[in-house]
Amino acid sequence: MTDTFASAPASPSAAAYTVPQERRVLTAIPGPKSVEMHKRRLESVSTGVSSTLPVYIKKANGAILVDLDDNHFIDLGAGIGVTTVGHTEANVVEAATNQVQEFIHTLFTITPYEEYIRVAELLAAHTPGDFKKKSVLINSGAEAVENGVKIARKYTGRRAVAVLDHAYHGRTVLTMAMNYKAMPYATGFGPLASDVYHAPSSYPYHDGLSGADAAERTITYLEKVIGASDLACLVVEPIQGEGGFMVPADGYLPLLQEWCTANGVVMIADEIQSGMARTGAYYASEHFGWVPDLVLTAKGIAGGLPLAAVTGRAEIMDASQPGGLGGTFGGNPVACAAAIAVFESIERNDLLAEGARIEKALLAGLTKLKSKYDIIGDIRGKGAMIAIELVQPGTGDTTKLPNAAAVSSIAAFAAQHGVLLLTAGTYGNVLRFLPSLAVTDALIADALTVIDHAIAAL
Ligand code: PLZ
Repeated sequence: MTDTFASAPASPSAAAYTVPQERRVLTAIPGPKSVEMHKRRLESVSTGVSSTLPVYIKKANGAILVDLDDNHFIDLGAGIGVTTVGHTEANVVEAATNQVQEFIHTLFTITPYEEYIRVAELLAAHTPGDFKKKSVLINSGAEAVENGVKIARKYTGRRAVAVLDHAYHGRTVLTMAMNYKAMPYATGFGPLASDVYHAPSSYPYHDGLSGADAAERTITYLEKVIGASDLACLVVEPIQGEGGFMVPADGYLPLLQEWCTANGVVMIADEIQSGMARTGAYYASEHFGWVPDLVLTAKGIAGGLPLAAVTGRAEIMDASQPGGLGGTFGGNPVACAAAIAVFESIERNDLLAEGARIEKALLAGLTKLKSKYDIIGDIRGKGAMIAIELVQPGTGDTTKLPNAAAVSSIAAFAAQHGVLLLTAGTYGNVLRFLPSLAVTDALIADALTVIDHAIAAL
């Protein structure tokens, strides 16, 4: 706990921190006020909605969450990759506040406004590819996936949707059929949408395949099980999020794109978790030399306000009949104003470099831990999207048996000590580091010390 907002500015915006950037644990976790609030919640909030860490938040700034009992948590989750520029980032707060005073809603499909257009222009400028691009704005990641599928079907006149093993794409009736894991996302909520196919992915730690071999395996599945002429789109997360931050083997994604282009299939990058400057690039696809046909953005785009987009090749985006795309809140002006501020902050504060800084700090610290503890089987990811996969002792180089129990214990220990850490993975055996770009090296070092103690305590 060496870092304070007065002495260790992380970025040019550090001076604007309104909460000291340090960990403080004052009570048992959850504290008494959170325990009381939790009882109240159970009376009125559906138990279908659960919470990873039931401490109730009253304030957040930078990379720190403050709960009702005044505990300060180092936030390594950023609301699952949403507050990428930092909690209550000054530029975002100012832009949203100003917009609230001008007008809050009209509905772009009734009476439009400039902010929507500006976001579409910024998306066209910052998504991969040097071709004419257009966008539609909606509210959530799942809605972006749904619209991507609608647009691809309309453009191609084809029915089938392909995704990869270990994928996560949302909780709506279509997207729950696109996830790998039935539990908890689809179990009992069926029937599932038809024409969704799950192809093998690239998971180098487990399959050991080169990008070319993994791509061949995926393409064989697409050709044999679906047939290219029936396939509208292939939807892929360049780095799989909920699945456990799998980084595909080199060449895998461009080879799939090549096949899609040759076969008239729309290839869609689900950059909902990996995008918006999180990985040291605006979009993770760039790390792999992948230029997708359509890109899905959500989460980090508006600093915490709900906004999402489908952006891509103009001829595909224009396939829909006028009036075919939209929604009441899509491209809300306050969310758009916040998004414009996010793009400004990324440029002004050189946040792509912050992603690279965080990657360096996390990889260095985690590599040290890996040499100490053989349950850390793999370290992977890019920028502020790094994970460790935990395995049973002694199996890291052989069978790589998942160790979900260790992940649960470490996350619980970390929470008790003021570090919010997210879990992930098809087998629940991945710890992910998904902090905001405002997280300082000192906070990362402090959090890693807690994790070191957590593993030692197993
Ligand atoms: N695609 C790649 O990561 C959302 C899920 C949180 P929405 N991931 C966090 C939860 O438990 O509901 C996500 C994603 C990828 C799509 C989505 C869906 O985005 O904004 O949650 O709909």
